[in-house]
Amino acid sequence: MKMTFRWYGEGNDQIKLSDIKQIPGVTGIVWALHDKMPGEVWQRSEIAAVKKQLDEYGFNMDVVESVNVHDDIKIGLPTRDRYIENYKETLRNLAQFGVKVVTYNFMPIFDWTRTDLFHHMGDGSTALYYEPSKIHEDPQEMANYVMSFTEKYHMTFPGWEPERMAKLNELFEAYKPVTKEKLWENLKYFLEALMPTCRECDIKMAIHMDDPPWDIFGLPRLLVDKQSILQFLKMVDDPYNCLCLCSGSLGANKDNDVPDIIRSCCDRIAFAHIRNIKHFPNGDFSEASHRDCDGDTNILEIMRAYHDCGFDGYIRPDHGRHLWGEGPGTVRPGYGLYDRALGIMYMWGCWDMLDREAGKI
Ligand code: DNO
Repeated sequence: MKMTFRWYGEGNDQIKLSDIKQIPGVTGIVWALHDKMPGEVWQRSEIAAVKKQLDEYGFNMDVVESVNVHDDIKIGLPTRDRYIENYKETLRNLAQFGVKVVTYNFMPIFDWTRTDLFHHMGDGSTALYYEPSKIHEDPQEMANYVMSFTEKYHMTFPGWEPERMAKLNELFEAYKPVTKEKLWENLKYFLEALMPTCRECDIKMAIHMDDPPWDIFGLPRLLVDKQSILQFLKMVDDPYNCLCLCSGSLGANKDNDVPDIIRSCCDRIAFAHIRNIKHFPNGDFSEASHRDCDGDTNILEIMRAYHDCGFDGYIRPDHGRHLWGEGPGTVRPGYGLYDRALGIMYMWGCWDMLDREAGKI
């Protein structure tokens, strides 16, 4: 497995590349041009500027997360073809810098949704938290909560761009005719259009799971369980149509057996996100440390599944808790330095032991 770390870019992330450099075994930075609106072309000069920063520390830029997909593509409007052409141009530009995997999601309107971004865990740390009872009919309330962080701390969250949130009613109106079936069709159209470019560029498209993995605010969600993942892979059966398999997104539904899902489609997993989820009897869930017993996601068996399958793709700790003084304003929710670094060491611990047992080291 190739260990990576997500970084939001110079001036947009409090964490420094020099800090990341000290985490054992990290070879690549998962990056993006976060000031780009969905649908805009990423220019070569902009990509080159990031490459220069990463080169200084010897990190590769093989994985991009995310090139966000324009709503017109998800909705299936006639204007989608223009945005698909832009997407292809971005892929061609990324290929010139050796990018191998592009992660994206096909969630209508919102990216991941949590009801508390800094929930107190009782030991001085905080973590992302989800209370179903706080998800009401009105998505505006949710958007206002997330936007309050954007305003106060001047940080925008991917998938929660203020420009889009300002038009929330219009967006919901536009998505009204988009049933789950229609959304599947639109995803198929998008991917079939991209595949020749992916082949030409040798870039794998890795779709992120929907998070949480169920319909929310009446919006359909597609990548939610084993059946839908297999359906997705069959729908566009191409080695460049891959997954960013997120254990935490899937793990939010207790019925998902993530190790089993990994074993069923490992050859199409280009990128693995490792996150642990703790469920509570009232239906709430919290994000937890990567240690297996701190959550219910079965991290040990997940690592074993990847190892058994000979996984050679990219991997990263996904969200972490906020520790040792990290909090609102000093860190992006879920993206502190310390817990993600601890998560990496846990993953290496599992992996090295499995390698040793297999006689590889
Ligand atoms: C959560 C992330 C997601 C992911 C996007 C990909 O922290 O894993 O936000 O980056 O869904 O487009």
